[in-house]
Parts: sequence; structure tokens; C-alpha cells
Amino acid sequence: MPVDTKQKVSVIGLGYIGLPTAALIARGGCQVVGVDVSPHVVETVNSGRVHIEEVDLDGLVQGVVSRGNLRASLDVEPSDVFIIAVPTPVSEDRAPDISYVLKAASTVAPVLKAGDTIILESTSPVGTTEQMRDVIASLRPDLKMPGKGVQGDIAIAYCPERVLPGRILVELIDNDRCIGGITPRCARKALGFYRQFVRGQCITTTARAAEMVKLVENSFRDVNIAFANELSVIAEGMGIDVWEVIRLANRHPRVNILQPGPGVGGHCIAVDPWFIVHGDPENARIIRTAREVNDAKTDHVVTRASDMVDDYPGEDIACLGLAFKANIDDFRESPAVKVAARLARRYGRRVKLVEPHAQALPMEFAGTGAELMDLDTALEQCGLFVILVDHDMFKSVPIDERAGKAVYDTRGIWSDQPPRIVTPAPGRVAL
Ligand code: SAJ
Repeated sequence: MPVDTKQKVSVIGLGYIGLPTAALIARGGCQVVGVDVSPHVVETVNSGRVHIEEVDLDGLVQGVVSRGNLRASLDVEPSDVFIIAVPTPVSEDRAPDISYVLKAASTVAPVLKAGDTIILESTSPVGTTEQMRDVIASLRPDLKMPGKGVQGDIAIAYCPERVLPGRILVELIDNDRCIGGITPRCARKALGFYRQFVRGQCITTTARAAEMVKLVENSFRDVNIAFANELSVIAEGMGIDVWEVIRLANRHPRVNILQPGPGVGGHCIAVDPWFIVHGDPENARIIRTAREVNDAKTDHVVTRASDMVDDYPGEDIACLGLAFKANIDDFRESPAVKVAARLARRYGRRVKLVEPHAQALPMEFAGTGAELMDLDTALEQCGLFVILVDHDMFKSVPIDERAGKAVYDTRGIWSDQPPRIVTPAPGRVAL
């Protein structure tokens, strides 16, 4: 579909989703204003640079800013389309916090005019888009809001992002989109907008269903990872190689088990299932248990890694990886950081952190004495290895370079490692 280059688009929130989205729409030829509360973010984007790491994003932002299609601002301006992509964290008691969404809606409200479209992209509990509509209604009694049987002067829709960090620019274009309107007409209005930029199929539904779709996608993955993590603990107790079991079971045409790890990290999969649990605590039993199983796996890894370390007093420990998953530089909510930091607090300067994507250690390691080390030095100096992230660089270490090392491998990348024979400490099983 040809892009209507006359339309002005505002993207509220210039984070991992908002900035790439704003840049892609700008590349299509529209006038885009990215709005953020952080003066640092606004300044960085206006100088054609990026404050987040994402493949190819720097070049894209530089290009659209220099051509004048994208600029950033602290203030919301009148536009034709508003996309809201602000954080929706969970609080300490696992309740979703939608205050940033409602705040964004209240800053958009004063500049709205009849014919505008507002699209929420933030992962949100069911009912948030309607709450957003109610906030706007209270601030703009002059505008007719869409609702049951009312078309309204403006269109309000929900369209969740589904992109994978590291592939954001590709997936923003290629993934199918699920577009939920407060009314069917709102959905069609938002559909017309996305069709200009998205190659994947765009399918319309209600706002409430679309909100649930997003939560369900990430909960589905969390539940399936929990299954793999539970299996890994059971198999470990039975002395069976879980990676081999999964590989063989997955040869069944209707079985597709995911990979165990040190727990689930990132800011989506470990968070979004709680939105469903909060919405229906009594019935969301598997979803809640999966969260608990995945969190417990991190504790299990700390215990097992500590067992190994205690069997080899005096040897240094290399923790491989700090990122929340392979081949990215994002350490937020990373189970690898959690495990390594607990080992660092316990074993201090014996702990060496190997993370090719880190320039410095995250603050969790402050005062522990643990230090960052490159892989080659770790292979020369450390006798004990705890593998926490399956970065390609770690996968490619040949077996002869790790001969004689004791390894606790939470990602199954060195499963050909021969066991190092030890006399176990009393009450422990030989590794
Ligand atoms: N993980 C495992 N085993 C696996 C797969 C993942 O332990 O077999 C772990 C990873 O190591 C990581 C965590 O799960 O710690 C999450 O990684 P991920 O690759 O599953 O997902 P994210 O958080 O990078 O992105 C997810 C994606 N959702 C789904 O795949 C259903 C992405 O499409 C969403 O857009 C994103 O969440 C989001 O923003 O919601």
C-alpha cells in the first residue's frame, strides 16, 4: 500500500520498540515526531544517534534524522496518528503498572482533533485500551469517544509489538500484526495505517482480544520453557542428559520442546504472564506455576554451581555470559547476572565474568571483587566453568581447549565435555 506521506505521526516513548518504529515510519516518508520524557534521549536522537543497541538501527536513525523525517521532542504535538509505546512494568506484588500508558494518553488528549488515530502498542493487561479511552474522554468532553454503538470522532486501537530483540527492524516489517479496535471501525482505521509499513498480514479484532493475544504469546513461551527447565532438573537427578532427551523427543512429529537454561530473562516473557495471573488469579494456575518453575531454576543453578565450586577449593571460576540470552548485549532481568552475582558475593575474587558484549560489570557485582575477563584468559587461568549464556563465541570453543575443566553447563553447549574426576566433598555426588 502506498504511504500517505502527508500524515504526521507521533510516537510516544522512544525505547526498544518506539524508536525503531518511529524510524521505520519516517523511512516510509512520513513526518515523525518521537516524544520522550528523557532530555538525554531527545538530544541523542536529534543528533542522529541512538541510545539503545539494535542491529542496523543506528544507520537508519541517522538517515531519517538527517533527511528531516524524524525528530525528537519532550512535548506532544498535534498529529494525525499517535502510537504509544511506553513501559508497562509489574510492581513488587506482581500487579501490572499501566500508569505510563495513562499518563501518555493524558498528554496526547489536549492536542487531539476529530479524525485522529491513537494506537497503543505497549504490552498491557486486558481493558487498558478502554481505560485509555476513558482518560481521554474525561479530558476532552468536546470529542465523541468510540464505544458500544458509537463510532466516535477519533479512532482508538491496540496493536501489540511482537519483535525479537536483535531482529527488531526485520520483524517490525515481516511479522503479522493483530489489530484490535475499540470498535470495528477503529480497527479498520488502524489497519489502514499499519498496511503502509507492514509486509506481514494484518488481522483485525477487538482491543480486548488483541491485548490478551500479546499476553498469551509470551505466556505460551514461558510455560514451554518451564516444561524444559523442569525436565532439566528431573533429568539431572536421574543422571540423564536432558539435551539428548529433548533432541530425541523432538524427532516426534508433534513434539517441540524448548531449551532449558538458567531461568527466563528479559523484560517480556518473565513479566507478561503475571498480567494474566493478576487478571484471574484463581484460574491462571499453569501460567503462575510456570513462572515459579522458571524462577526456581535460577536458584537451582546457583546451588549446583556452588556444589561444583566447593568441590574444587582454590580454583577460579569463569562464568560465561551475562546477557539475558545469546548474542545480545542486553543484561536487564538476566538470569545469568543473577546467578553470577550470587556466586561473586559468595566466592569473591575467584569469580571471573566472561561477557564479550560488556564494557564494564553491571552494578550487581559492585564490591564483590569479581572481575571481567576475556575468554582466552579465562580458558588459560580458570579450572571451573559455569556456562550461563549460549553466545556463539562460547559454542565454538573446541573440546581440546577446555580439556580438564570442570563444567556446569546450563545451556547444553558443551555437552561433549568429558567429566573431570574428583573426590567429592562429603555428602556430594561426583561431577
Ligand atoms: N529461553 C530459554 N529457552 C528457550 C527460549 C528462551 O531459556 O528455549 C530464555 C532466553 O534465554 C531468555 C528468555 O527465555 O532468557 C526470553 O528470550 P526469548 O528469546 O524467548 O524472548 P524475548 O524476551 O527476547 O522476546 C519475546 C518474544 N516473544 C515470543 O517469542 C512469544 C518476542 O516475539 C516478543 O516481541 C518479546 O518477547 C516482547 O517484547 O514481548
